[in-house]
Amino acid sequence: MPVAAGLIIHAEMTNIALTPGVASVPESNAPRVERVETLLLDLPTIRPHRLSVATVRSQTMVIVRILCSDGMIGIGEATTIGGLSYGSESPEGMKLTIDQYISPVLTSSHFTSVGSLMAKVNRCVKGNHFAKCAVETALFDLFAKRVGVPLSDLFGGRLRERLPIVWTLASGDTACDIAEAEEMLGLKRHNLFKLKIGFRSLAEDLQYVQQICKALDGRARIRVDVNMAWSESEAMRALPTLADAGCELIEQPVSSAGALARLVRRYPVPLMADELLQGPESAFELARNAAAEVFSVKIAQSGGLIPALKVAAIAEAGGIALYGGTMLEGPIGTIAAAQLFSTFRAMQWGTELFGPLLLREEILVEPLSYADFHLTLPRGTGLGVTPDDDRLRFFQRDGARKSFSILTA
Ligand code: MUC
Ligand code: MG
Repeated sequence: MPVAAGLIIHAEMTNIALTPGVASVPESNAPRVERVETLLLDLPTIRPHRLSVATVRSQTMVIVRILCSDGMIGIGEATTIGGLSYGSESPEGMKLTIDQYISPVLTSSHFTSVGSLMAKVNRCVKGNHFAKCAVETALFDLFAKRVGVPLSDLFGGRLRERLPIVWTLASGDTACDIAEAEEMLGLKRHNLFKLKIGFRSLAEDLQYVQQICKALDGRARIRVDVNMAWSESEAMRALPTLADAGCELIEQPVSSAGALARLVRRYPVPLMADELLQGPESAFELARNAAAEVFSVKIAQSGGLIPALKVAAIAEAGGIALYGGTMLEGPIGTIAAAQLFSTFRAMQWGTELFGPLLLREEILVEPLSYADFHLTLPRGTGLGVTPDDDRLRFFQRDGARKSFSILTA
């Protein structure tokens, strides 16, 4: 089974025809997609999470369930940060896109392969990377369960069972952030920290980073994420000081690709692209212009798992290091990313798949396993996680209840 499943993906990505009977299912024999259901969940965070673009107090996730005529069910998630302040898709818009435009394309279609269904979707729906990612994840979950393998097997199989996990310090208060980092070190949950900067003055930002680096010196590694808040000249002033303070990686200091390209390799600290990476084409442009030394690969921003794999392949071909990014997804989106990242040949800067730990509420029957500075991947088929339907029902946004028939049946 794993071999056949791997062949299917390979064929979808390379357009190589496979021997009938090995991996392709004749259309007439293939089960049909019966329903695509969506639901908005509002989950509070454990504390306000402050970025230069927004302060997050709760996360809204779009959960997708796809039901097939053979009784198989797949789940997916799309989550963004701060409504429309981070990206161009809001949770409410993603739900509408799926209900109104993607669901009619999929419903009644034969489920021959994830690639063929997503090709149909892509013909009818332009852009909308987050909505497509949730749908593609659900299709992969369903398909991997059908063939009886973990989702990672569909991408060539795991090269690691655990992923290192960065924690983002973003309370907005230096003393609170230091106390939080001490707690994480004590729990052996995180020893890699990302600091959110760009919402204070430049001088205050630099002082904040210096204080945290000093407090944690030798016991943790520190990176910063500016979320595009600086001008090129501000970045030129800040980068040498950040490098001197011991900061090891700087994420998206400026918004433009040109400015990033002019800044990169001028200072003794690597620069990472995040917001500029909107799928394979943008990855190719950044790689062609040698505009970043590290890519933060995000499944939703890329447009799904297959596009994210292509972003990673472009990075690898261009000698660019990889980091596993997050849009602060809940556990379903997080584990989808983890399944994919586990198959990457190199993951030089670890991952920041900590989204579920920022949420005050659990929505899985069995929570994800975070310990010893890592997230351990589940062994089960598909995504390997089971949502707790009672909790989904409880946190479902008012008025949406009837759209998720499987929960109300
Ligand atoms: C981002 O810009 O990287 C990741 C961690 C975090 O705190 O925010 C996200 C988004
Ligand atoms: Mg970022």
